[in-house]
Amino acid sequence: MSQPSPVLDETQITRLIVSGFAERFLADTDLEVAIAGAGPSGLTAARLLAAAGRHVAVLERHLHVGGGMWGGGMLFPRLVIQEEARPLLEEIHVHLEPAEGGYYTADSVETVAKCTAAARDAGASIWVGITVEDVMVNEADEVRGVVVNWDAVEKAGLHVDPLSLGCRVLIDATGHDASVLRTIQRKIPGARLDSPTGQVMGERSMNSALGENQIVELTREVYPNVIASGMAANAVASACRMGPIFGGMFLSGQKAAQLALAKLA
Ligand code: 48H
Repeated sequence: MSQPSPVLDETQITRLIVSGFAERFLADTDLEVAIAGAGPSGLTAARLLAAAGRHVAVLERHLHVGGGMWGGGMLFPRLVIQEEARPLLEEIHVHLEPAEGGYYTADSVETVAKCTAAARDAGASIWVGITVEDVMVNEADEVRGVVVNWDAVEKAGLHVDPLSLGCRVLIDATGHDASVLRTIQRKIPGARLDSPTGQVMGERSMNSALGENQIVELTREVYPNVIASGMAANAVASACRMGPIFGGMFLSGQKAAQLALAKLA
């Protein structure tokens, strides 16, 4: 016979939530890799780094993960993916449908769910509702951590000081805005990023072939200890946007993980 449920105790539920959060958040105050942004590139980098045994956390400002994947193209929830990225999705069991022209398509919701679950199963932390609002630097202005706050605090315009998490490598996977790198250029006097102007130049208008061809090459360490990944990599160097084709994002996340692993070695 099944045991009767215990009387539900509201204060015990509270203790479990607070202690569970505190335990995990404290463990993440000293990370090997912090990833800003839980879009396709950030989630892929997180999965591969965690699978390689690295201590990694993703910080996502929204309460939901997935970045630009949910809406596919113009809210039609399908993703188009090229052959080169197929293994990265097949290894996490995303159903890919072969399509005309050598492409594959996938369901956006399934892809978000499986990228997220695979990153968590591999051991990556994923924190939602938390914005990376600044970075921590050493005497040489090299990045050594992230400064974080609740997105709700920022949205409410409250004057609440942030907290900080240390990391050896930071991946800016914040998408079109390259928001962490823009913060670095705004707040670190004389900061020069690895781009033709030394700044985040902003992405160019759409050309899918150019944008997808450039993104893996442009995924690189653009500031000491900061790797640009995904759309942020193209935004730094004034490369083209590519529209709703996502292979390059997964491949960029893979390259970001490889670069981070090489730095940690
Ligand atoms: C915490 C932050 C912060 C911050 C932003 O936009 P994303 O999906 O990023 P990518 O680069 O992995 O993928 C890009 C792809 O989705 C896309 O937009 C494409 C292919 N566009 C082509 C085109 O032509 O339009 O995800 C970035 C995530 C989002 O979830 C943001 O909420 C989050 O980063 N974010 N999180 N701290 N400061 N800034």
